[in-house]
Amino acid sequence: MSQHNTEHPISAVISGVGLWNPENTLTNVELVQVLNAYADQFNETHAADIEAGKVEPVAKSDPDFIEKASGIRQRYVYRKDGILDVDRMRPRIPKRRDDELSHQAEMGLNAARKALAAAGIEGSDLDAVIVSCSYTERAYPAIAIELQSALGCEGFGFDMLVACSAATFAQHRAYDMIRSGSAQRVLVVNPELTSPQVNYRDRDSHFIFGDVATAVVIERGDLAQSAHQYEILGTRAKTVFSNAIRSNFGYVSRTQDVDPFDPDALFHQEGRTVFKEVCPMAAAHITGHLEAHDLTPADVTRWWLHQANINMNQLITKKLLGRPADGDEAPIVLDRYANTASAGSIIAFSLYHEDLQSGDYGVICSFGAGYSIGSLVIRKR
Ligand code: CO8
Repeated sequence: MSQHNTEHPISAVISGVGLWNPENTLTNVELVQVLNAYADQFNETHAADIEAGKVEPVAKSDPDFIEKASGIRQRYVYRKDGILDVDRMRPRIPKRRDDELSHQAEMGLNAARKALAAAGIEGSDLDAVIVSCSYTERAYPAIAIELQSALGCEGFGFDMLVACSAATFAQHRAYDMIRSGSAQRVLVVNPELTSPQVNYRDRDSHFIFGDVATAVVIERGDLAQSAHQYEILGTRAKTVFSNAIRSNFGYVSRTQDVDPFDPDALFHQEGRTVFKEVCPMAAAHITGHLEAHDLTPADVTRWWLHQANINMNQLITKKLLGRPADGDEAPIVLDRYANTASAGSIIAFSLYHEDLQSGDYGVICSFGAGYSIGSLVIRKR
């Protein structure tokens, strides 16, 4: 439920945001080429079994379908090497020694430095670091504690996983921590390293995800000094269990002798079901959250929505506004970044917030696996 209370003596503000993307891009055409080459190879090798109905053929993909169905043209990937090799079809991410920075800490650090610079503070000014994303590359020590150490922060850190809503749910935690007085400055970091979990042999999902890292600084209002500050008026979180989006690979998998290419182990979803079930949930959630602040969708200048699929975003904003939203109102970053799990709405916020005027309202909202929906209603100071 909403935590909002306008009379609360302590305000929490977003005072800095950082976005980092890897150098490597992967286009739809490149992904389709490798999948279709794999399909030819597999279907030829298994022709007799396919003919006898014992084996399903591998279905081919199509770049035009991808763009039309999702709005995605390209994505960034942390390591491109290996993905386009038909005999591998997964990235090659070298193992690092324990005394080297882990991959996700490195991604997170790149975004964190930008967020700290935007807020005009140092790592040593932070009280807490939360790393929140869809997967962490190990169970412990927490990536957040590694990042805390790299940033020279003396407080505490922890990791949390809530798939697509990881970023908003962690911002929710930061807001609560600041308002309760347990922290004054919190860094929330989202190193979304999705590519290791993508099934690049599956045409239904091979195009969906990209890698990126985002970070935000959330500070007590009276401490914030940055040029662009957004008071968090309230946060709202909702979860409803669903099997329509799943990723089953985990630490127990080795005891079950799971093949790392088993489609059930990797990201998979019932895309249509997700679309149908999540869009109305997200629209109702946002409307309810705005109502709790005596606001309506017409009062909102900017919508920084989760970036899973352009058709989903268009449908949700149409339900909210009663008309199609224009690109300025509800920016789309899917064409360049694809679905970056929890980072999507924060990428949009990072790229499209500086033009807002003092007093303008905005909504950050995520929706996805779980199901999970997280929102923040914010106002520019
Ligand atoms: N090329 C050509 N044809 C294709 C392809 C392709 N690549 N893919 C599917 N088709 C075919 C299908 O087989 C189908 O054929 P037929 O009609 O003969 O059965 C036809 O095209 C239509 O397929 P769909 O009905 O599946 O196509 P849609 O128009 O529904 O589009 C989408 C598919 C884009 C997946 C759409 O359903 C969608 O976007 N749904 C929303 C769900 C969504 O975005 N989920 C993302 C959630 S992710 C999340 O929450 C984060 C999890 C954590 C991160 C994980 C990181 C790995």
